[in-house]
Amino acid sequence: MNKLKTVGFAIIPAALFNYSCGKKSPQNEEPPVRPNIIYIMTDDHSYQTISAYGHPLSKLAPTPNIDRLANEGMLFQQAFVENSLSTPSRACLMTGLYSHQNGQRQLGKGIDSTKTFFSELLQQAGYQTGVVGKWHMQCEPKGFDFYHILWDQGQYYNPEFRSNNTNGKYIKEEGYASTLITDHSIEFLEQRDKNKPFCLLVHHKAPHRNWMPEPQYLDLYEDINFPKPDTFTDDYTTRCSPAHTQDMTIDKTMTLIYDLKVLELKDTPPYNKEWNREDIEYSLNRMTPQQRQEWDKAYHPKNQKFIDQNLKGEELLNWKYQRYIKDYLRCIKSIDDQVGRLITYLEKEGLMDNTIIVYTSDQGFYMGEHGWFDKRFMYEESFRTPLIMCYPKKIKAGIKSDALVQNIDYAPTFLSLAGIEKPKEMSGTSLEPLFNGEEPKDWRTSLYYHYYDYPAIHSVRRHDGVRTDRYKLIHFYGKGEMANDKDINCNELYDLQNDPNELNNLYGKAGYEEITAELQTTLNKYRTDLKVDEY
Ligand code: SGN
Ligand code: CA
Repeated sequence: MNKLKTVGFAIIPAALFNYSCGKKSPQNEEPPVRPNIIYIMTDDHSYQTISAYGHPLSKLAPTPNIDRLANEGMLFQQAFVENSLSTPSRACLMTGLYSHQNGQRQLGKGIDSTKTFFSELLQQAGYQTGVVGKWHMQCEPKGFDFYHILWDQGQYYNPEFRSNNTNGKYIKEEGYASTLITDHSIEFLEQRDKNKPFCLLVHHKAPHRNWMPEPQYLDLYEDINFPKPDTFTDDYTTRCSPAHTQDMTIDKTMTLIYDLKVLELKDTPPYNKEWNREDIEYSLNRMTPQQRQEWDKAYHPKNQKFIDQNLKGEELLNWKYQRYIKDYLRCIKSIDDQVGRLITYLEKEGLMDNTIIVYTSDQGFYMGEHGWFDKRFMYEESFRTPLIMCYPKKIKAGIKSDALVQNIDYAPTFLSLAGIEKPKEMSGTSLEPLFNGEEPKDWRTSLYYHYYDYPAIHSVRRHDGVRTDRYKLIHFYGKGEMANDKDINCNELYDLQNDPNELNNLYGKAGYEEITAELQTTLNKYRTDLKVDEY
């Protein structure tokens, strides 16, 4: 029997690790070395823009350093979040619990900070713990020896950070967010106690809206014409009302001034909402004179050319798409560089072999699919996330997994790697049994999803649902609380094998009674077992 597992989860003295995780070691055998953990999570990074996933966009804008983690580790092709939004996703990560269990259902306040964070358990077991970058939750970073966190969503240029030694104050630092976050991650690694294992969470700000690239990449990809997704002009026929009433299209919601940085525009009805101009001006006015000069040098001629062309209709929409995708991919380029920089540091320090490196995002993102940006929906592009794990000791290089995994699984995975028993209330499951590339026979066959952030920006209605490897059942519900929204209670069913783009809602169609009933039973079971209190 596993020695550690008899100890319980709360406090495990480091001395106990003189035993191996599985068997009792002979007296003279070396104690097992617990792995270090580096968890890199970007903000809104779509799997479509990581070349290891092979999507056409990423072929034109490759990510060699992130791909290296996949080539030397494992690429999860069916990784999902439970609630496609920042703070809920971060709460799932920290607690291994679903949103209604950890309290963080919506973007704003909510986290139940009395819940155990996996960082606390690692810390109690002798790990040195650190978190750098976007924390975002409205509670202190619990269970961390080192923190260096951004204010709220953070700024791309010269952002403010708060850390252990700033007395609760946020201090502005000069530089680009992705670089600074890596600087402070390396600072944690440099100053750590080398006799202890570590767990470092590297939480990037990029590529979150409004996608401001770093100076050296302001013109990258300028001459490339990126292909639009097949569903770019989706008219949402067959769907319930939420796909029609959302406020997240590139056409209508995305603004020229704030999102696409055409400050030279004096008046752009109906997109001239004041906050657009004020917010981008705030972000630009905080630049150093040199940063600002480089910015204007790159954007001004491109913007002037755009204004002179006076584009309308489809041409205008195409221009918006190109500017959006290019700025987004420019931000990804910097992320990829910084992942490379971190790998180089780990190699130099001889840490690659005994460190598990995880790369993921807080959710997926629409790169124009269905005409959208942003996330929130249970449709594939926002529900699904990139997930790569590289750990030469236990994961064979270059393997791929199609097992259904979710962000509530990360905390249990890190605990099991550290030899700590998972608290029994934790809902997620350790991913360690998948590390040999095979899916255990009793692996889960479905996932539960629940989105709550309505009424809110982007007007996406509340919904929950289940996904199996082939089908997806979504239930939209709730009172209409925003302009023209009606009360709804509406279902959608997709066959992902025949309709991967989810254009054909099969709910209520003849021939689908049996699968619908089966999925409904699965959904009902989740709701009952997990004590879901609204749907
Ligand atoms: C901001 C963005 C939204 C985005 C949310 C949540 N608007 O409000 O577009 O959906 O964050 O993003 S912005 O004008 O401030 O950019 S999340 O990734 O933090 O969940
Ligand atoms: Ca996000």
